[in-house]
Amino acid sequence: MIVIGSRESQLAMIQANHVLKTLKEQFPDKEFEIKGMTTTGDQVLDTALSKIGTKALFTKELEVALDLKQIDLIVHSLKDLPTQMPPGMLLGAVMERENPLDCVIMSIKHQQYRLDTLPPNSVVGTSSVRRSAQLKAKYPHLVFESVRGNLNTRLRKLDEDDTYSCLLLAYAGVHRMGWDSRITQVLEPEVMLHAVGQGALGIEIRDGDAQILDLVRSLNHNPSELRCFSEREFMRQLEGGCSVPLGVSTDLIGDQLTLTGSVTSLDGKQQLKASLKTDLSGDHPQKLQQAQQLGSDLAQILIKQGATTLLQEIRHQQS
Ligand code: DPM
Repeated sequence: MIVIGSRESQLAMIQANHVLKTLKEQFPDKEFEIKGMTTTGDQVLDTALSKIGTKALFTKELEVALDLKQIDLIVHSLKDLPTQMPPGMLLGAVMERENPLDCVIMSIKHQQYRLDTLPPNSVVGTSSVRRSAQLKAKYPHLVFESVRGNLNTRLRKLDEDDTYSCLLLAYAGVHRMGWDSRITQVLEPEVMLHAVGQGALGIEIRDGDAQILDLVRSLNHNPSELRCFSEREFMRQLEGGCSVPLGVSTDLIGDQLTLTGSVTSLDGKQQLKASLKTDLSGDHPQKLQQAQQLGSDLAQILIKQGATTLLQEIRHQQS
């Protein structure tokens, strides 16, 4: 029996079931089951994510179970998986990425609006400093307030409370929940850069477990892996956790990989942003290294522009 670990939210279970189904198709002789677990990030709902102070909010408990061999692989939203893997753990595969962009869901009462036409002081619900920072400068007439809880809870708060006019969410999560019809606006990269790894599923395994690695490599999608490795290396170099206003965008056309990255001050008034491209060549492992090099090179460009100081200021404001 091969045990797949997952968080217990509806979205996490949809994602784990997708992995289970794909593995079953590829390995009909093997047996798989899903074990759901609750993580710190699921339990602590009243504190801003940036203040809980651990980067492994949504992953720690699952990783302990993986280490104890209670489970054999973990299905994560890749963007929730810290760029620094814990000792003994490996990001074994990246599955084909959904649309990585962010989107807007207006409340039932605000269906006719878009962000730019919302009345002054309308409240946008988001707990992502990446999203609020990037939009604050563009839409100074809007107010940004935290909203926590899983996607079901948030949508209920949006429609039942009068607090929020809209929510900002990842398109991928909304789509997997089957809520496409609620999307009012998709935010193109010119308006908002998405989170590192957004829209992709990452499979975490024990480093050195050759049998499981073999299984999960069949789930890997090479172009998605190249893009996400590039983004993750950019973030690793800048030491950005999940609560840092760091945005990215990647394009892979043929073998040409383009990466755009930004760091934005919390009030949105200061933004460092740059793009870099490279031509990938050789076999897939070589291309992965070149993709990571691109991420690292882009981080160096932003560091030269002052990213280290800006990030320090941001962390200071958050603590
Ligand atoms: C991370 C962030 C958020 C999640 C921060 C960010 C959003 C937090 C919030 C790292 N993880 O994006 O700037 O809105 O309060 C999360 C979602 C998904 C995975 C939901 C979402 C689904 C999409 C995917 C939460 N993690 O971002 O709307 O699989 O990429």
